[in-house]
Amino acid sequence: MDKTVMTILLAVVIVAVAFIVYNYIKKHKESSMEMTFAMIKPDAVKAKNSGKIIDMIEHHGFNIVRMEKVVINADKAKTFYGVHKERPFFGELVEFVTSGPVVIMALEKNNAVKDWRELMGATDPAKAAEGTIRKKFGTNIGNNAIHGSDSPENAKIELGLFFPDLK
Ligand code: RTP
Ligand code: MG
Repeated sequence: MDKTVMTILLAVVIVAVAFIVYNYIKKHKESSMEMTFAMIKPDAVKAKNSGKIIDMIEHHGFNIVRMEKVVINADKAKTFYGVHKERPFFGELVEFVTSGPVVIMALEKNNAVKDWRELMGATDPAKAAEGTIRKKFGTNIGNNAIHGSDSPENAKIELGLFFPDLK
């Protein structure tokens, strides 16, 4: 085969491979983008810590896709915390989360569910690691400043409950 034809063929093959690899990486990157549901609870809203918490969220690389300040009614709170309905603290939990305005958010990031849980800190603020939101702004296990979905499956359910129009 002519040397020029060989060179052209080789160039075509290289461009084709580069195109396939580029698209594979792009698709892979996009598919690891995830959304989670977050809430600034009534204690933190009341204490005027919403702004500081939102600042931390943005500084940790989350994109706030939706955000709204609302008061949750008892029916919605019971659905939201439905997994805990048999627990002794269920009544208190529903009462607390409906006791005043909350800030609900849809947060987007690679590994958003896991990373948001990490930034939140342990359920009990006394056990939360330094630098976490619950360590900084939580008071006790009931008044622990924020909520975050605990799995990608629950994130979809919770986002659907609070932001039904979100795709
Ligand atoms: P959240 O759902 O609010 O983000 O909190 P979490 O995942 O860290 O904790 P979870 O086990 O889902 O519990 C939900 C909320 O119930 C209250 N709680 N009280 N007294 C208790 O032993 C107790 N355990 C849980 C907390 O306010 C917790 O955020
Ligand atoms: Mg939970």
